[in-house]
Amino acid sequence: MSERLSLRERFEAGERGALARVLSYIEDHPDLRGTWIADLPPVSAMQIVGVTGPPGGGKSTLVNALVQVYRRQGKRVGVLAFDPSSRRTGGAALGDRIRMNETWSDDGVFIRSLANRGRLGGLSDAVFGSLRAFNAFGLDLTLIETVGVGQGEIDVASVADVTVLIQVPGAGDTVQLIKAGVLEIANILVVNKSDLPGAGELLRDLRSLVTQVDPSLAHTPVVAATATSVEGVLPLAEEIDKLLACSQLDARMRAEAEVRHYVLSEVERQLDALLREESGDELVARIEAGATNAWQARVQLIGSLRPA
Ligand SMILES: Nc1nc2c(ncn2[C@@H]2O[C@H](COP(=O)(O)OP(=O)(O)O)[C@@H](O)[C@H]2O)c(=O)[nH]1
Ligand SMILES: [Mg+2]
Repeated sequence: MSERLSLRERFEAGERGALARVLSYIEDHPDLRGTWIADLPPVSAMQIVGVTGPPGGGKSTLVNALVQVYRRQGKRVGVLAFDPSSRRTGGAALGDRIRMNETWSDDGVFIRSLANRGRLGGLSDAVFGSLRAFNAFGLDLTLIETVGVGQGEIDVASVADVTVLIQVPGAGDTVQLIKAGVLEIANILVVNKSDLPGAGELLRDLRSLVTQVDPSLAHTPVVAATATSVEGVLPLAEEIDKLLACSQLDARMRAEAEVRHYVLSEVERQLDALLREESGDELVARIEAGATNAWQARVQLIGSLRPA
């Protein structure tokens, strides 16, 4: 019976399998031109929480625990987890999937691993489409787990209503945070693995960091968590809910982030191609020889970009 319905009809009827097909389609065809999927409306009611932090910091574990908190509240929850390797080859996502397994059988949870094929290690092209699909499917909240290092942390803040930055005891100097420039994008700082030695000290360090080092960050909550149990993330969930209630990311900001992402991706793709061409090669050789300089050469390269 259901084979007779189109994918769109099945999606609109709220069929789980249809959402999965749509998400696969989005990841495999970043250019959605001409499909109804391209016309899914921007994220409106759905809330988005970004979770970032170093590899092994407990992001997947924490997301899993938060999913259960939100399920207890009766919310339908999506998860987008960035996989540093390819979705096809499995890799690191496999461990995440196994860990998140207990929620798979739940009808109100939708977990998706995305290959991290984005610009400069940031969000992949598929993230914006996937968020729109989750939103159109009627989910209440989506958690995004980033790869953990670099641009992804900055990018996730531009699409999430609330961004949570994980730190763990014993990982080194808190001053590193400032250098990396990620402190500014965090709405909540979490000391995860607070069952381990050094957690109290890290909490104190981070609290004094946000209050003393940068006055503009003074109101950033610093919370302890133990992601291995649902109870261990309840104080964090409370802080997230408080922020979600009062500081939703402007829809306009998210629209800007999306179009900015697509433009920069296209420019980078074309630039890569240009520099691989013979003329690009020659241009770089001339810069190297001092016949021109990189600042001047940029004009020529920008002029060579084509309409997408
Ligand atoms: N002791 C302790 N271990 C944790 C906690 N949260 C996560 N872990 C463990 O840390 C390891 C890495 O967790 P994972 O969620 O995969 O980290 P990710 O790479 O940031 O996604 C796993 O073995 C988890 O079981 C915690 O609160 N306390
Ligand atoms: Mg993970």
